[in-house]
Amino acid sequence: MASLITQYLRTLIQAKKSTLCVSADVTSAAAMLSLADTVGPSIVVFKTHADMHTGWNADPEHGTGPQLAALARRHRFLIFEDRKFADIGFTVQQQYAAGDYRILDWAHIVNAHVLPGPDMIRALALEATKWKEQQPALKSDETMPFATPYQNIAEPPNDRALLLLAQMTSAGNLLDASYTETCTTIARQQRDFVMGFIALGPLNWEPEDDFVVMTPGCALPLEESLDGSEFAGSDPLGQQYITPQELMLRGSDIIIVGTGICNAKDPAAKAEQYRRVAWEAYENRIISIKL
Ligand code: 5BU
Repeated sequence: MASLITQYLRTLIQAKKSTLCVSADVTSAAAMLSLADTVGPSIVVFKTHADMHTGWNADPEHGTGPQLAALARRHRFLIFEDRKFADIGFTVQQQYAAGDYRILDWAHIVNAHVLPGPDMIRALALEATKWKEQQPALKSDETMPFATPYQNIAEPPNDRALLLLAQMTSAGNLLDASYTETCTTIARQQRDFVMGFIALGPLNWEPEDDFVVMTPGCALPLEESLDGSEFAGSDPLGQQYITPQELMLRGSDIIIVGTGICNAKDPAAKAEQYRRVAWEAYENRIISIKL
């Protein structure tokens, strides 16, 4: 049985006709929040790098995290903090739940390298379970300070999930085929918490596998770009790009787009373009599977 977060993500994908995750690769917390509000209608996941944003307000009640969580409830998207945990169990627990960012309070999804071994995942899962047990029932829209156009879709669940980094998009990365395979073995041992992978395509190799795959390094071909904000093929620092159409064809569940949308003159229009192009490719994939 897929995790609550996976089930919710799949509901969102159908309801919003979107497989898009925008990566908020912007330098201030204010710009990150503004981007979330701008692209919210077009996305199902919003990815952050909390430690990249200046001016992060650590107030656990009214700070940046709670403000982003409110936007996620308003626009119906999941928040994914791209923290890439990679340490011993005790340390990752503190990095997840404590400090100024208190990631666990507002991020439905986080990710981790499997390099430190499976106990690190168990440590994150334990922390998430402890957090869930402390949560009051979900606030309903009546308590929200603003109206939402999505009354027919439930608010994001009070649950937490993890993605393992099984493959990366940077040139020359060390995540080879045997590493990827080990990731899937470890993921199967903790299915309750591990919802899937960051990878270049699906890794559901066993019959009972039901993992979600999210893929970064996604950009429109320059000829389809509205404003040329994308890099063609790669960026100057080793990032490698694949088109949204190709990623959907390969079977990715979610495309992650940073530069292509953050650097656009009109990020809302650009996000909508990515949503539409990816959704058309997704529908074609579904039709061809049925045929
Ligand atoms: P881009 O501007 O669309 O290239 O941004 C991609 C984002 O995804 C950026 O935040 C990266 O940190 C993130 N990313 C990635 O590009 N490649 C990877 O393998 C992983 C994360 Br893991």
